[in-house]
Amino acid sequence: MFELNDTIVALATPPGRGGIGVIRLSGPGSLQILQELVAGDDFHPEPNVLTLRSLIDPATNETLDRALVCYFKAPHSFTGEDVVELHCHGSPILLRAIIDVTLTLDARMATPGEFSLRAVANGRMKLSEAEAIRDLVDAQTDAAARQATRQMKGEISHALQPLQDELLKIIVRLESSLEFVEDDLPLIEQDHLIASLRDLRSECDRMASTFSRGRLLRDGIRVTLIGRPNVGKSSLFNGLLGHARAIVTDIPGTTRDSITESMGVDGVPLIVTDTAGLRVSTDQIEAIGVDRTRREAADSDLLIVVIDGSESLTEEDHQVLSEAVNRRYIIALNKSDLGGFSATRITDDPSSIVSVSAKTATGLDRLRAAILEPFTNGNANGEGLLITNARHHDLLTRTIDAIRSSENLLLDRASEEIILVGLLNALRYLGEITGETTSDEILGKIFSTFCIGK
Ligand SMILES: Nc1nc2c(ncn2[C@@H]2O[C@H](COP(=O)(O)OP(=O)(O)OP(=O)(O)O)[C@@H](O)[C@H]2O)c(=O)[nH]1
Ligand SMILES: [Mg+2]
Repeated sequence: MFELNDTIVALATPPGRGGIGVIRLSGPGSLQILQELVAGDDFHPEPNVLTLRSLIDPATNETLDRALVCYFKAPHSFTGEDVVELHCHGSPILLRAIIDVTLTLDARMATPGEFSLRAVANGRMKLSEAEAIRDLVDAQTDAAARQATRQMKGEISHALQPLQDELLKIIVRLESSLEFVEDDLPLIEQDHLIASLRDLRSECDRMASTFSRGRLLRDGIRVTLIGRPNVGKSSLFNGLLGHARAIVTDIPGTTRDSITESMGVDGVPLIVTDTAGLRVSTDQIEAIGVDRTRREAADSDLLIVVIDGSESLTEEDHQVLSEAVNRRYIIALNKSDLGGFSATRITDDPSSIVSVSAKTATGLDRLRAAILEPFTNGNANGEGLLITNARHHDLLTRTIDAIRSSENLLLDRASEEIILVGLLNALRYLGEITGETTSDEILGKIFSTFCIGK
């Protein structure tokens, strides 16, 4: 098991200058270190109350800072151990010096995520909640932050609890029938168990299936603009971005290399790429650009096929459309300010066709909405709980597989012992999501992705 009986220290606020910087200590020596720092063995701080004190270096008696100090008494703290917070002035030099003093007083530097690890080890929070705190701190967009906040409040473990209870009930039922070796499960009982397992599996399935949206809301939707040269891809890219990032000219083949920029729409992160126009080119540089376009397109979650709506469809347009088939794509019919042909003449089946003008910015909002539509069902803010973490998704998938194999064994009237193997595995996988059955080695790996001081 982890070494948890020493006292750790780390800066809890970002490195660099700021109004204040918070140093956090956790472990049995925290209070003693605080007393030495404020030069008062008789200093018995009331828990959870901030007190203004001078901090000194006990070796020299030199005053280091005036700081607000706070003591959280075990087990009523973030980690469940004695915790001390020092709210100092936000000078990196000063904060480093104070941390150095605590190291001479028998604290040691915390490893990444060690505060959260202790919180989980001491039962203060579930593993999935600690991961949600990390995700909240790392969130790049409103949508990601909203999901992390929900998960931090324990929504994942709440959603899993009834599944774990139900699974346990089934396991107990099978185990008890093991004691009566001579009778097989009666047929009615077997049907009932299979139905329960099927329900359980479909609920896991439903949760796991939210991952495709959850991942996109967390990491961003990769959108690539493709089209033949001169249809206005770069103009639309600039329009979406809100400034003239890509070069626009009336010369076909202007864009040679892909350009990628991040932007947010309704709090959802988009990673948008403008590409070189798709055409057969004898120009060596342009040909490489076209190759890159195809690679970008292959890597993206959504293609925007840009078509010049003021002209009839060309052979090249058809070529581009055929590259989008079997992918998720929408069509932007650009240059609507020039008037043009009707959208119904495009025969393929995109999720939507939006008429826009990059020149006048007409229809850009509709284009933004159409980009989000396939991922949020048109409702970016009202999402239910989503699985956003690949580890959770993987464990749910394994749970589903394990339950399915037990279902099949039940159908085959295999012995209870064999059926139980899969179900016990499924129970363990669910427990690994919340950290109840996660091995130390895996816990160590997960927490090493946290920042120091968290
Ligand atoms: N009237 C009008 N012209 C537009 C519109 N969008 C783009 N254009 C013009 O069309 C020309 C080509 O625009 P770009 O944005 O460079 O086209 P592109 O698809 O990036 O072209 P390549 O980089 O060559 O593949 C430029 O002269 C733009 O000013 C529009 O909505 N209306
Ligand atoms: Mg371009």
